[in-house]
Amino acid sequence: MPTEIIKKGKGVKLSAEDNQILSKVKVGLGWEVRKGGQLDLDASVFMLGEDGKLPSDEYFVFYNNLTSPDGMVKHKGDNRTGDAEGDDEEILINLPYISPVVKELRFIVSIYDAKARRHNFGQLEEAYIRVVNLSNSQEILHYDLDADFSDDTEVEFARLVREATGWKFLPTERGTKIGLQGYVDKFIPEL
Ligand SMILES: [Ca+2]
Ligand SMILES: [Ca+2]
Repeated sequence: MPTEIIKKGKGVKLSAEDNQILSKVKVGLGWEVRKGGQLDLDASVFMLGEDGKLPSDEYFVFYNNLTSPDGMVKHKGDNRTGDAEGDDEEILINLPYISPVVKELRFIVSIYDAKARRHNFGQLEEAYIRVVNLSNSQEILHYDLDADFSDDTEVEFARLVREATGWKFLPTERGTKIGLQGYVDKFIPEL
């Protein structure tokens, strides 16, 4: 097991060197549903400008918008059942070529239609979100969603912030109950 795995509550273990070499990263989301159940998790990325808002709607990469306008954030497609082995949803990010208007990426995992279906992460048995540095295949973040965020319906699990020397990776562990729409409302520019 890679030693750099960041567990909830254990702080940041990513070294400055690791941060400087971050170039291609992958978000992997996996889950299993108990027999007879149905629960749909979604991984999303908000690409934010200087003002902390989306430069345009297309910079919100999710199941209905799989590729960012610069082509550097690619969602490999919605999975609604979690029935695959390993990562059920993946997002690939190519940091060096992201549009200069983007200053920050925010990563969210959410449960689809959680409020109406009365779902939360605690109803899952094996649900995780991870971030992999593709240059050395090491996980730089790995959270167990069902254990650590059992009451929540979304988790903002990481940020990548553009700095002069490159992109800084910041694990976050903010569980919420505002729905994916709550994040859209927060990041969409005011008219
Ligand atoms: Ca999904
Ligand atoms: Ca699965």
